[in-house]
Amino acid sequence: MADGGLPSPVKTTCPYCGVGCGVAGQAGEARGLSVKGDQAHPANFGRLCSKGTALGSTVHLQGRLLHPMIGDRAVGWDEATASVADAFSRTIAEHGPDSVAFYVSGQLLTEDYYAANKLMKGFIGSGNIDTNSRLCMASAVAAHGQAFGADLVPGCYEDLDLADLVVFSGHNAAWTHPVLFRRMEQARARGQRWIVIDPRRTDTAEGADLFLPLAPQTDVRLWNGLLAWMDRNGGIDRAYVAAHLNGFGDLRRVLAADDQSLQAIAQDCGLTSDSVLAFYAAFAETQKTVTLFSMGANQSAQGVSKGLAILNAHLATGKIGKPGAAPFSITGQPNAMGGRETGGMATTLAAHMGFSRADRERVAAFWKTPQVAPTPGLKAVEMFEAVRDGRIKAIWIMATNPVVSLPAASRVREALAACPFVAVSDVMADTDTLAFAHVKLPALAWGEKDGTVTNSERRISRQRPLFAAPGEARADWRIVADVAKAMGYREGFGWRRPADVFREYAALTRFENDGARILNLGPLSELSDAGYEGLEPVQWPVGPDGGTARLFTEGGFQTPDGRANLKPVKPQGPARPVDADYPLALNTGRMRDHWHTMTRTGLAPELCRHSPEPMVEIHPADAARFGIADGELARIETRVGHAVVTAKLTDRQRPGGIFLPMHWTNAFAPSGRCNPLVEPFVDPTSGQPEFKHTPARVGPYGEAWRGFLVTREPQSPPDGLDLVWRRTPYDGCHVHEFAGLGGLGEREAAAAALMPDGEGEALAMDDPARGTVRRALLRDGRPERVLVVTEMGGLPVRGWIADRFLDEALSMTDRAALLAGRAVGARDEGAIVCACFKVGTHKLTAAVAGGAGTIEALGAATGAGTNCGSCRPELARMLRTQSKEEARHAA
Ligand SMILES: Nc1nc2c(c(=O)[nH]1)N[C@H]1C(S)=C(S)[C@@H](COP(=O)(O)OP(=O)(O)OC[C@H]3O[C@@H](n4cnc5c(=O)[nH]c(N)nc54)[C@H](O)[C@@H]3O)O[C@H]1N2
Ligand SMILES: Nc1nc2c(c(=O)[nH]1)N[C@H]1C(S)=C(S)[C@@H](COP(=O)(O)OP(=O)(O)OC[C@H]3O[C@@H](n4cnc5c(=O)[nH]c(N)nc54)[C@H](O)[C@@H]3O)O[C@H]1N2
Ligand code: SF4
Ligand SMILES: [Mo]
Repeated sequence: MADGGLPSPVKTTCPYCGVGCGVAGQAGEARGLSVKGDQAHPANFGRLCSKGTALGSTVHLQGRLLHPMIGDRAVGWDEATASVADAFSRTIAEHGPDSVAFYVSGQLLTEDYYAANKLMKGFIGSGNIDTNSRLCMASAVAAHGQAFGADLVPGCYEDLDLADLVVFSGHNAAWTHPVLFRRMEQARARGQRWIVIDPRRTDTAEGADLFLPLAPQTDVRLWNGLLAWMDRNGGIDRAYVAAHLNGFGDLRRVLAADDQSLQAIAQDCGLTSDSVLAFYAAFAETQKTVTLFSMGANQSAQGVSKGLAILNAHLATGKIGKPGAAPFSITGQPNAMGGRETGGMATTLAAHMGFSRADRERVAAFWKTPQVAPTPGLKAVEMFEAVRDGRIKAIWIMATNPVVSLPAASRVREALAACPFVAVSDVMADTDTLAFAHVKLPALAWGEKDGTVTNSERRISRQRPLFAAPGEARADWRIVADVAKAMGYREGFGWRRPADVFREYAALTRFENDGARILNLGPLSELSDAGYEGLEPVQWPVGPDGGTARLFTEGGFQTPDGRANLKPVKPQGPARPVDADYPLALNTGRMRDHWHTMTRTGLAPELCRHSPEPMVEIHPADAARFGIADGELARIETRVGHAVVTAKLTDRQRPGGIFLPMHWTNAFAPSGRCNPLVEPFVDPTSGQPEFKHTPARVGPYGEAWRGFLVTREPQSPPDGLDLVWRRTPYDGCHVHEFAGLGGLGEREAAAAALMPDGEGEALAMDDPARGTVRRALLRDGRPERVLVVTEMGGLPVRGWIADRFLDEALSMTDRAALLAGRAVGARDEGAIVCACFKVGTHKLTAAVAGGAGTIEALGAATGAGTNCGSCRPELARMLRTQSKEEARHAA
């Protein structure tokens, strides 16, 4: 405790993206929390984005899983642990080690990952542990392995400051790695240039010097063309090739098999020759070039080829291992990298060792076990197929929500529903996946857990607890260790604290490592408990003098001869191209303020209002072709599923493609879930799904009526009615929007189910001529529920009604306005653009109209963009759009 009784801020790491920002958190009474960016942390130097800034709104205990449960029965830990251990032991005894599996996550700590991997691969003796990084990083991991000899990320964040050119290849950094984007905005002010390669004009693309809106899945063609062009026109670093690379001859031969003229490439990629040439010339002439590649590269049936094509271009030009020059696979999750290090993927054994005899014997000796997994295990998509067809009979899912996040999500549901034993470790009590758990294990959440994570630049940082463990929640590593002991593996799992696990992992990286393995944390295996407590952020490999910023500064790849491999790759189309029945390419991905399946960002109303409901982005020409209107409901169908979401017409979407966010779940929008639509095609090498391309068709939903319901607690859709339903959390209430295809009977049934007779004062104002029902229930003068359903009428402004749920008492005018839907001056803020200060589109448009012509002026007028800066690209876009409009009016 510091002077004055307040605890001093605790330095920890943000639980969201792979930037790995340092956070200084100050816990208060009743799990209050204020957070600031940690000024000293080398990832963010004090900055945070909208998600990091809102962490304080996500740490309350509402909705948390706080006790182990078997079925619906709360049980003690001993019983829960025994039931998991028994189920696994029995299944293994009867059907062998490969009849069980763990499916884990880049949101576990390194210590958790290490423990789970050791139990499965070292003691159960099966390779069947895979992670959601299979959906995320697997293609980059395989590309690194083939080119560099191991999964090694050469660069560091400082390279992003130093680069003169940054190429974003399938990476929407403005939304997904916002703090790095802020760093690059600073570099840009001194002249750094940006090129964005993405079928959508994202916020990242809007501000770029050159935007290449390529046809989906044509990246390999584009990058191969770059190499061929440089081979003809200069740009290849012949000396570097001679000194450090193998395979240049082969690469040339494979490139020569295709027409490498600019015209042919431009045509295949759906680009203009001029823009292709501008990209090639800029890449060739700029030594300090970083290429950031992310899900637009990895999540593809040719994800490994996309990664290799990028690595080839950097290797052949020597743009690697130098300040400001690197191919940079950016990680998504806070500890995707830690999972790759420890061996959380089914395709590696542990600590960057594989399944060769030598590696297996080494790891077996270190773990003191006779039964290390003989072969790699099943990769995520295969794993759930094996659950579905009964080969896997017991599965333990930790820190991931596969019922939402895997492709062909309906098949995953079927698989888990049929699985004889499902255990799920989670922090929340009610996720789409927990619905299938026989045993639920309450884990410590961010702010309680204690351990390490590794970010995109190989930097290990501590996550430290800010709060005491709530209820009976326990650390994930400890839950695993207790199950291991209950299965009879007494020896290898006796850790007392996370520092014990970490030291053991660090010791494994050093074990019999004569320099052949670059992943080496050697000195950290000797950390004292206090040393671990105070561990400062450090980049691996760690030697006697500390960490390492850049790899391969003098070549020195992890191959037998130390040279990197240029692996020739051939362009291919998507796994299944569009056709006459399914003419549109469905692309999926992220929104700025939501995180994955919304189990955490969905707790913070300020993060739910930027994109309040699921929507499909569609080009106006396609919308016209398929009869879709802006703001109305559209039905999307693929060969495996369907969804209904609001249509958003925008020319930022390439014609021929549509974009659907991945985030919405049963809990928020049962009809707006993305992954039931995604076909489970995977890259043949990495097993990573093609989330960015499924053939689809769209049409209007054609609702007969619609309505909304505002309540203090979340409400599920009424049973027995087939409604389109979605919920948006507000401060103090939830707004549910819904619509139906049926007639009066359905409308009345919905109104009756959603507005049951309750205690309090009932208000009603119906308009039968328009098929409108308006009801409110007040208690002690405050609104409890407000319902409006209409066939033909308009719907009142939700935001204004939602705000009335915060009032201590309603005024007489507000009371009347509540149902009239015509409150004087009533309007809401529109979609929230600035999450930090809750500034909406309406206020911003007014400020622009009032003369605010720059981001700074908008900030001065409204506050928007003056804290975390995540909304700055959107403010810039509003300004550009507005000035275009003005120019049009003036013309
Ligand atoms: N706000 C927010 N940030 C996050 C996350 C989150 O959930 N929310 N999740 C984190 C995680 S785990 C990850 S993995 C990262 C992902 O970060 P990103 O990879 O930046 O995110 P995505 O939106 O999945 O996809 C990036 C872009 O790939 C484009 N794309 C689609 N097809 C192609 C193609 O064929 N070629 C090219 N070149 N581009 C294509 C998409 O249009 C999209 O704009 O974000 C991390 N950060
Ligand atoms: N269509 C489509 N699908 C995608 C993607 C896409 O771009 N498009 N992207 C893919 C990618 S890159 C990723 S990374 C995945 C992410 O997909 P998921 O991993 O399924 O998503 P999350 O919502 O992050 O799930 C994390 C779960 O762990 C719980 N949790 C949080 N912290 C802890 C903890 O400390 N311990 C435990 N035990 N539980 C915890 C949360 O409550 C939540 O239920 O989605 C993939 N799916
Ligand atoms: S960029 Fe935002 S989400 Fe990512 S680690 Fe930093 S604060 Fe967290
Ligand atoms: Mo990810």
